[in-house]
Amino acid sequence: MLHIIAIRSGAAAVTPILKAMNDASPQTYSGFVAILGKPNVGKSTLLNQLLNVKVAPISPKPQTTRKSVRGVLSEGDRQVVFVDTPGFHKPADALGEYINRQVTEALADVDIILWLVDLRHPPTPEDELVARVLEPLLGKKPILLVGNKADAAKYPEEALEAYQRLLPGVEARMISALSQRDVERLRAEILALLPQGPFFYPPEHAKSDQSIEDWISETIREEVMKRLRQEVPYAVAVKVEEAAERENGTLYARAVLYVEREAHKPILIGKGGRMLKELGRAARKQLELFLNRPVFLDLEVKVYPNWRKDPEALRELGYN
Ligand SMILES: Nc1nc2c(ncn2[C@@H]2O[C@H](COP(=O)(O)OP(=O)(O)OP(=O)(O)O)[C@@H](O)[C@H]2O)c(=O)[nH]1
Ligand SMILES: [Mg+2]
Repeated sequence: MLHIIAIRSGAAAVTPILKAMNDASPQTYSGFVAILGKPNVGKSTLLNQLLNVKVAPISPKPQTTRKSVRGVLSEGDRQVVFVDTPGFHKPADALGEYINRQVTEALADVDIILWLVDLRHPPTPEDELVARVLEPLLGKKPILLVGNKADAAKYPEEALEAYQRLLPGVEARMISALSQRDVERLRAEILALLPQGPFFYPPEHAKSDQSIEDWISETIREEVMKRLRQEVPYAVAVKVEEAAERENGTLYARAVLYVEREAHKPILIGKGGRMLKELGRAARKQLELFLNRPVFLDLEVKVYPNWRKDPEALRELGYN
């Protein structure tokens, strides 16, 4: 069974099973909740903490998340589908435009929005950009301003007020996603806000809607983001060409790491192949920890000239 976290683009496929379930217990509450904010404020960290499972990649670098990831939280008669969005920013290329589109599309059909900000610093023009995206939605659906990184902020109250001024009328609270401070309270608050409605995913199985291929490629890319510096990690796309279970129970996955220029190749591969080996090992460990069985990763590096600027290349590399 490879679909432990994978229910491919969910709701439609599972509707018949759930209909029967909902007929039996009509009093259920459910909703979609978007986690929105500029890059690097801790959106993916918060998603993983809310679910108590790691479903989204995290790194200290901005623009780690490129694709929206759905995470499913089921508790009793309530189900939340969280949508972790990529950091909203001023796009510099076709990839950047794709990323921002992921954000605005996610907003269209959610019930609740969590606007995450970094309390260590006052607002920047990128936070203002996010506030302008949210402005037309204020009053139409609940928007919660969530000041994150309270553990590391010098003047958290002042910072939170400054963010609040960007969207007057928005409700604000603070948390630390990293140290779990007030995450439980936020989870309870979200569950209480859910409108009545049917479950979208079978509660006992689903944690995320990622395919196994996407999950493997994001895990590898996370290790790339953590290890490489400056521009190079941003020039990397990971495509999983094959993911299959072997007879002995091992998960075998073959992935190609695409870089934009020939000069990136030796950096990603490292001296004597050390960098590639090390990041492959770290990704394998993460996958094994979650799947609880052996994983074999076969990694290869190839050049795809200027893929980030080329809409056709983006499609080929999985950014549809
Ligand atoms: N001190 C502190 N650091 C945090 C907290 N939450 C997240 N971080 C760190 O912030 C960095 C970015 O976290 P991510 O979860 O990847 O941020 P993101 O908003 O998803 O970033 P993008 O996907 O790039 O938009 C990581 O190094 C996290 O460990 C927090 O509450 N306190
Ligand atoms: Mg992220």
